[in-house]
Amino acid sequence: MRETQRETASGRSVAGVSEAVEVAIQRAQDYLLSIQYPEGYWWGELETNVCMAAEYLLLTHFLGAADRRRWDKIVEYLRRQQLPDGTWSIYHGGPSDLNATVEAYFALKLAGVSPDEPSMAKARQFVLSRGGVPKVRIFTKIWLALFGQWDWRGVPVLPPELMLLPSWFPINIYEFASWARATVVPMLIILTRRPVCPIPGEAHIDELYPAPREQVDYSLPKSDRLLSWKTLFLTTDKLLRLYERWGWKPFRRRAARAAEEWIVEHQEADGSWGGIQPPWVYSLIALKVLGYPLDHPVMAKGLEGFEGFAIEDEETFNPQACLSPVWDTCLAMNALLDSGLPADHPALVKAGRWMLKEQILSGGDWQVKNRKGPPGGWAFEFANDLYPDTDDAAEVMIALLRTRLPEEDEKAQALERGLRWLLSMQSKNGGWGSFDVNNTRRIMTQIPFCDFGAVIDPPSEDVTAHIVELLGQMGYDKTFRPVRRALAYLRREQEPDGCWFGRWGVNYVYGTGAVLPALEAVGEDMGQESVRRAVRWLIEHQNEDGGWGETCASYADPGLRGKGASTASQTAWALLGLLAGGQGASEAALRGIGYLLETQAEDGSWDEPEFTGTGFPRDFFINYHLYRDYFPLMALGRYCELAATTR
Ligand code: R04
Repeated sequence: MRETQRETASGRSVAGVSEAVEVAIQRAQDYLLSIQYPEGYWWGELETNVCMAAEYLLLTHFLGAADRRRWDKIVEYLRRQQLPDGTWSIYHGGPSDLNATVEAYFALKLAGVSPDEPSMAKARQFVLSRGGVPKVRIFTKIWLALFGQWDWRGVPVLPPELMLLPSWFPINIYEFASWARATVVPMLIILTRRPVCPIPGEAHIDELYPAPREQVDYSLPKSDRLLSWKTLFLTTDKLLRLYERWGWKPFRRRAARAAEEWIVEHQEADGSWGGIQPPWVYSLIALKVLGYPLDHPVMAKGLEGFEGFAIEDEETFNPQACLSPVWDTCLAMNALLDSGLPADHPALVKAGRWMLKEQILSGGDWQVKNRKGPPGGWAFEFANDLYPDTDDAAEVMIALLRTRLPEEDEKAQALERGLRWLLSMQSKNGGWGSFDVNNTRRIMTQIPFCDFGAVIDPPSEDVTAHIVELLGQMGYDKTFRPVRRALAYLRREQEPDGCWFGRWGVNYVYGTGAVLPALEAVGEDMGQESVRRAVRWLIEHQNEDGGWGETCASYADPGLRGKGASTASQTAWALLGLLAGGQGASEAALRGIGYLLETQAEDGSWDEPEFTGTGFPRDFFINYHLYRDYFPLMALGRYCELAATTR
């Protein structure tokens, strides 16, 4: 392997390199095939941050479902994730994070860890240096308020009457992104009831306040402009506080009832809500507040569901934020197909059959804004049937399209349904959001409650690109109106320096690596100026070692766009872009391939501690543990294919 690298660096020909590439492909394929589950799917760890484990511990205390043995494992997990300076970050190599540090510190104290331990003292010092508890995000304040460690007065008001606003009203729950909506609904109950669950005195965190607690200013952060949505919402917050103190609330009962029903109706088969941690934990808390006992079927199923989401061994317990089996499976299939595995290979047949069963032919939240579209999408996870997403549907369909199954008729029907569903999900601006159509109401982001994450789901470049790529593979080109509108959207969204933003992957390398193959798939002229600019951007951001890397910090700091330590997945994305951009024979591509060969492990896998997946730009990142394996295989495969056809 070393030998090959030295030779490529000195300019060996494409044909010569392909032998080493073939070996690497073989190994990467063998590795992927070795980790396929017997049921046919692939499923890698979805790593996020310590808030998941800390909040799970707090949740079980709130519910009265604590288990000492499990708590000890969570404590151990939190300790292992703690950085040498006593803090916690939210992605590998990232800066100390105030919210994560406060939540982990509090969870540790609740579990009985002494604040006198040196590591706790260091954590505390960091928290205080950043202004302490008053500076944490609203979600963290809510967690603290649930245990009397923050005053409910310092949390924005969210009136449950929001449940009664119809979906045509400018503000209503369906203007929130699916994930924010499923989080907000239980919050309507929690923030109205303002429960306080007792904790032992030793677990209090007064020491994380910069001044005595009675001196804390509980007013919401001011807006800098007099006339803005933010200011209007802040004024509304004040009025709502008056309303809260007023006795007569004619719609309150009906609203609370509507929220309760919504929650119960939205539990998924695996016991989760939306298959993601936040709606799940808050729904359980809300139902508990409403008096649901732990042995109520909804509660029992909800609590048990975490077992299937946690990564547990003898010493640690860590609940994942969500699961990615559908996403991992279609991308693994595509990598295997791109690298030449035959369409009827048993592993692909098994995966394809599993995929057919995963198609969602029932309704979901997406129907509220898309009344005409027939069901037919795929979701990210085993069981989040109420929330199929367009990105998964597109990648699954690309995989199915190229796999040959004994049930070809059934497959054709699934593709037909998937296509109709996808086309019905196209937004007015020509792009696609992930879970809903036209979920673009910017004022939602100005609501005081929304200080974390993305709260709307507008079309994104990467998702749109994946769907355009699918349409291209299904034989459509720009004479097809949906493609034409999508291309116009992508053209408008291209950054001045030539790249595209990455909504669900870090960051411009992901966006650009998705858009270029899409343009190629629908027969765009890859010699055009905008493509050349994109290619130039990629080449300019290649690292010395031949790879590409981009830090999660690039979302907050424009100076870091396209910059960061090389990783396997990001190198692969850049290569996919270059190959589509006609640069298969370029020095840059050769060096990129060289980086992948050089860094591949003996068993055909790659190592990647860096987080290259995006939950929310700026504040929530994901390390998908299989990205490091299937994306490089995809790039190597397409490279080999290109070398073979152009030789
Ligand atoms: C990789 C792209 C595929 N695609 C589907 C997306 C799937 C994952 O989507 C989400 C994952 C999430 N996690 N946590 C949250 C979340 C939201 C997603 C989350 C939700 C609410 C709050 C905090 C976090 F949409 Br509040 C793991 C596009």
